[in-house]
Amino acid sequence: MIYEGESDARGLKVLILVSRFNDLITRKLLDGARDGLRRMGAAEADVDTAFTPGAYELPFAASTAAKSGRWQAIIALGCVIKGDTAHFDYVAGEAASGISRAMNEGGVPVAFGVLTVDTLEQALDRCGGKHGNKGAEAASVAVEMARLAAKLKK
Ligand code: INI
Repeated sequence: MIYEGESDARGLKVLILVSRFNDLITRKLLDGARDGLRRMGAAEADVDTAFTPGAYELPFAASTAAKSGRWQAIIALGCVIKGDTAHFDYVAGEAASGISRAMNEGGVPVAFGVLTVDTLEQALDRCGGKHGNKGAEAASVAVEMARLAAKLKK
């Protein structure tokens, strides 16, 4: 038997978590995620959005939401830019490991749509520029994993 998820968001309850830090970028990631979900058939009413101050807070929000059982897929969006602060490594590292932990302990897929880049230009390239929109990619991953999880649970 082979199990695979698919890019079908019809009927899925999805939560998008968005960090407000670097919101020039994260608003574009949000647009990409919403657009991606719409293309995969998600109903507007089934897609919720919650905002955190920074990427560092995304794991707590993801963990709380995952444990609530209200959503079948979660997308975490943020942008950490190296030049901004010396604590880049802490913020980016905690966001990555915390989101992974939230997913594994909460039992709900949480897609990692957090840009970790050296410059603003690199971020712009990844939120609708020459490297696509990582928000849309994260949406696709979240939906695929939610569908796969439903099959693996049966
Ligand atoms: N948060 C980000 O999302 N991106 C950053 O680049 C960033 N920098 O550079 O500091 C950042 N810091 C804030 C952090 O996420 C927390 O909100 C803050 O430390 C309070 O807990």
